[in-house]
Amino acid sequence: MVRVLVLHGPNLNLLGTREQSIYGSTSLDAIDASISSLAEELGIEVDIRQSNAEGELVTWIQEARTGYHGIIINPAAYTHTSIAIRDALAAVGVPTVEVHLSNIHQREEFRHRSFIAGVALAQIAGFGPTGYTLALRGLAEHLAAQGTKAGRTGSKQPRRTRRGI
Ligand code: CA2
Repeated sequence: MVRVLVLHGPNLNLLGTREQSIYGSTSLDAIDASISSLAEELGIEVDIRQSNAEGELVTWIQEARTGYHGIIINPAAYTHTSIAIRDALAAVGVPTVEVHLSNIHQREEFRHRSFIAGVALAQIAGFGPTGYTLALRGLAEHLAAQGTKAGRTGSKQPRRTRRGI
């Protein structure tokens, strides 16, 4: 089965409790439930985690090198600051979709720059919680087009070359 790791960055655990005019009233649990429901429909296994700590996110990304076919990440404020998260994503080379609830390009200038976008397959910003399900559908189509099969993940099971057995 295709496996996707979904990562939520700092403060996203507060969704629905504050700043509703920017981030809406949907809680993180409700977002996670909609991701899980779509994943089941698509026959994808999702592992969903949230952390306020940059290092923990980096560790989870590194662990995704084996066992996961794709990553969906909302790095929250680390989007605009974290070379460590960017380097981890580049190092693992797992197709990654960057998601933002708000349209970061319409907001303060410091939110316009993403350190993640350059190493991501795609960026989705401004669709609110729907961005996560769009990301999962897009990733699923991308992986299917790549011929990703269950049981072939990361560097432990390298792709066969033309001259391979
Ligand atoms: O729009 C997004 O999804 C962001 O990644 C959200 C981040 C922000 O720093 C990025 O620029 C854009 C902030 C997440 C904090 O979420 C809160 C939710 C409720 C109350 C307070 C913060």
